[in-house]
Amino acid sequence: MVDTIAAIATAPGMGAVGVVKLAGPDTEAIASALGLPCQPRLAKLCTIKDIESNPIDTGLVLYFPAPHSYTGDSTLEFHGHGGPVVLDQVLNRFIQCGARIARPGEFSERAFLNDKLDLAQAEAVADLISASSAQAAQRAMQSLQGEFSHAVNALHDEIVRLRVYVEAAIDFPEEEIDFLADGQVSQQLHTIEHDLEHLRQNARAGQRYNEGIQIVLVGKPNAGKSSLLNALSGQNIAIVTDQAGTTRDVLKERIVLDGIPCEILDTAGLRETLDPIEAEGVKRAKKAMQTADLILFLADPTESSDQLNRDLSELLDGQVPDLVLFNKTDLCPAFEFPNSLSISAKTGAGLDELIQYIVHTTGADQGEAKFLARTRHLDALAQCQVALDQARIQLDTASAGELLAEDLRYAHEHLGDITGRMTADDLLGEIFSSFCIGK
Ligand SMILES: Nc1nc2c(ncn2[C@@H]2O[C@H](COP(=O)(O)OP(=O)(O)OP(=O)(O)O)[C@@H](O)[C@H]2O)c(=O)[nH]1
Ligand SMILES: [Mg+2]
Repeated sequence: MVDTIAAIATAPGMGAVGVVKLAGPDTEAIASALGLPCQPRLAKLCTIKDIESNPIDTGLVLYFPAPHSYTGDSTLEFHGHGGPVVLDQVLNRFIQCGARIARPGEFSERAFLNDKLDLAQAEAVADLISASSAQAAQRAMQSLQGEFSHAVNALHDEIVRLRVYVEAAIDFPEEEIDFLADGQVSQQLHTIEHDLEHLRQNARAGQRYNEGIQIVLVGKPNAGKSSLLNALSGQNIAIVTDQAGTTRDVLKERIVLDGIPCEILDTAGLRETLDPIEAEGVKRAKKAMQTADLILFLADPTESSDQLNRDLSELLDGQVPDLVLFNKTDLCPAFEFPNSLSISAKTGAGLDELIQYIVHTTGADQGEAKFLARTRHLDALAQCQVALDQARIQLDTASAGELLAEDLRYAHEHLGDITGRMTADDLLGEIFSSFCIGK
């Protein structure tokens, strides 16, 4: 038996309007116990009363009979005054009449279980709510409207078609189709490989807009790392002085660059030091490099190319920066150096190019489809790729029909993980529990 669930759907705190939602098979009975009308999709002004018939709040009641609601269950919404005490009292009335408090994401989970949304669309609901830029919100809407799921399903169907062809040929060997050699399997597999690559490119860009990029600024003391953090964020976050060794802790700041949420890490200047506090800062800077998506090394344009090469090989414990940023080029122009860019944290020169670089190298500007994606989706696509690579080997080198069919099955199952066609219950629980309450 499915429970009837209730939750406050609006954000905690005070607001002009607050919404309490009720969904499940007892919705009509609970409404009737509270004297609330159930006229489909009609807004009615009503008063909710406590157990002793004292009024709690007056607001609009909206009723959506099953299956024509967000969750697919019968649903009732009360739009009242947006105060936390009032909304709690309304919620309690629903609970007293037989509902239970919804878990985070439980309304969306029901929408998924009732086939109102697939898993990628349900995730897009949460991503739309948490979007940190207009671009991310637009992409979340594309995913919610099914653009991502549609692309995944199209690829899924292509793989299933090939699987069916291969398995049919295995099952009827008397037809003597030398199917592995007839070129059609190879051609279809090639199309699938191409379409998967395309989808991965779009999904990678979508994931960047959704989950963002971590960028670490490293370099010798006084290179201008803290000045760059302040310039990019437009705020005076980090202390800047002309003393080498000003920053010790790792400072983190979230900013949006060209629609992409970025976390910028300012770190202690890298050098040999006897000061234990600074040495700890240097250790933390090196650790931050290990997990960052992008390492930007700030360099001094007045030093020589040889010196810079020495610094890069001696200061970074073998880690390689993605880009060398010559800072302070308002004082001195940069010299020729591979993979480098000139900026001035002081004047702002070169920062637009830096932002373009960040957008480009992280793949955020790749692909023409504009949907949102999650790391979970990228992982599933990567696993699908591994299975297809394996399938290609079975076809080209081993000519093993059964093994080819098996790898195609893996590939198709990994895609099914994205839309929830084949997702395990514990993973579903994990996904929906990260949603906000009332959604
Ligand atoms: N002219 C000029 N001066 C700059 C520029 N960027 C930083 N500076 C100066 O360089 C000095 C060091 O800047 P910081 O931003 O503190 O350098 P840092 O890399 O954070 O230094 P540590 O925290 O000591 O590692 C300060 O006096 C800044 O004003 C720039 O683009 N041009
Ligand atoms: Mg600093």
